[in-house]
Amino acid sequence: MKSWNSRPIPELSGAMPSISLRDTVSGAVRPLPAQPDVSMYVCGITPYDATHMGHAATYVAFDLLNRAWRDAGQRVKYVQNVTDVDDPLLERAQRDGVDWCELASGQIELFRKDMEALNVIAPEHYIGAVEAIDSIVPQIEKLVAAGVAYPVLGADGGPDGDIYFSVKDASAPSDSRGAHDDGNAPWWLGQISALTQSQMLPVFAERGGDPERPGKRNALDPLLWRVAREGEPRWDGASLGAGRPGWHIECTVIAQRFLPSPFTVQGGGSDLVFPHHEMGAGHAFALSGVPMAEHYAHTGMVGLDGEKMSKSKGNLVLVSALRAQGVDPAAIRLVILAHHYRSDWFYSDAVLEQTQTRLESWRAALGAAPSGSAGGVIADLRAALANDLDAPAALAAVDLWASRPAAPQQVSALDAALVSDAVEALLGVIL
Ligand code: 5CA
Ligand code: ZN
Repeated sequence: MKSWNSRPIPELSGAMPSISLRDTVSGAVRPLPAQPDVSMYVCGITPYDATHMGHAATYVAFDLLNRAWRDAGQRVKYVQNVTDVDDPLLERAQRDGVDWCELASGQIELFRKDMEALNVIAPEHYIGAVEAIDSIVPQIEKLVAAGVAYPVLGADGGPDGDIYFSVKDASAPSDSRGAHDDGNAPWWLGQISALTQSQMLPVFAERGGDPERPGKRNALDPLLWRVAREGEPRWDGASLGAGRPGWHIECTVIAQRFLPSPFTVQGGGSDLVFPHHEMGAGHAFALSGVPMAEHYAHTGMVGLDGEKMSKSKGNLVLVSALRAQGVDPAAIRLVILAHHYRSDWFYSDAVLEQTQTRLESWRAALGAAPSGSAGGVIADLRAALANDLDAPAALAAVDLWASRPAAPQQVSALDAALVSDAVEALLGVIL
């Protein structure tokens, strides 16, 4: 699928120190590998009601990592999916009486424009679930052949043959479990989320799972392949029968097809830790015999009026709506960066107004950049980002620099250009 256009990244002299990032699995902030080639998969949108501030915050967070890696001289392979067929999208299309394909393609186009406006570096591979079905089917067949996936009988008068992943059969026995970050650890249910099975059940039901489905070996088994019901979109499933893929296997197969196994960082919002990334890691290990990713990173949830911003609740602030009101996309990006990527926060118009003032002060400071001031602020920006992508600390460094204008005879256009380039290259904010 076509992604979007990325603006060229200004080159800076010097380089980023070693980058550390919090790993959801261990809970520790730990160094990322310094090897020349690194890879990242960030879970993409389900294309209805895109792009709200929560989505934008998640993609801007991983864009900071992408930029930090590039500044460190590392080559980044970045893959993102689009869940362009799934129950929530089909339900929305039905509710609104629109064609689901048209709904998806319109929202994907809006998302591309939003990402471009927010100066998010495009993934190298931007892959829709639908275009990945040919790759997904043989992998599900492989899981069935390996005995970790099985068909269940039809429910609600539907056809027989929906395929589920058996969490019990795929989980390593407890005496063979190592630390996730030793590189060889097998997978077991709970490895990524650290939830107990009783904690998992309500979350599973809330986030697309079907614990009550009769015929499953375990209530927590997730769907791999849904055999088509009357009137539902369907694709050739070879031995699985016509149907469509489940959600977790979509991301697993796309990641495994375009990235090394294991790849460096699996990213997404904290709402994806369980079941999505838990189950994806299980699918990946069952298919490849190695962990899916070396590092799992999750962003906090953005909310509005005291509640998580979500398409199902409808309490959305859309990036496209702000842009249509004439809000500078650099200010939208800066609102996001004012919050640490791991914190949960609430969007408000007041925060946007304060941020517009901040952006103006930075732009004004470029006209009074003290000679020799750029080196220090660039080092501070790098140190902040290398420390678990601490964007608020990076913004504070620029604020401090902006609060100390030069006397007219000491103004340096060179330092202004260097700071402006660094703010763009590292923070993605265009001054
Ligand atoms: N298509 C799946 C991932 S494979 C999905 O979760 N789509 S989504 O449209 O619901 O979300 C897209 C991305 O934005 C995901 O990484 C999700 O974790 C993140 N996200 C969703 N809502 C919020 C929010 N309120 N705050 C921060 N991030 C969010
Ligand atoms: Zn995903």
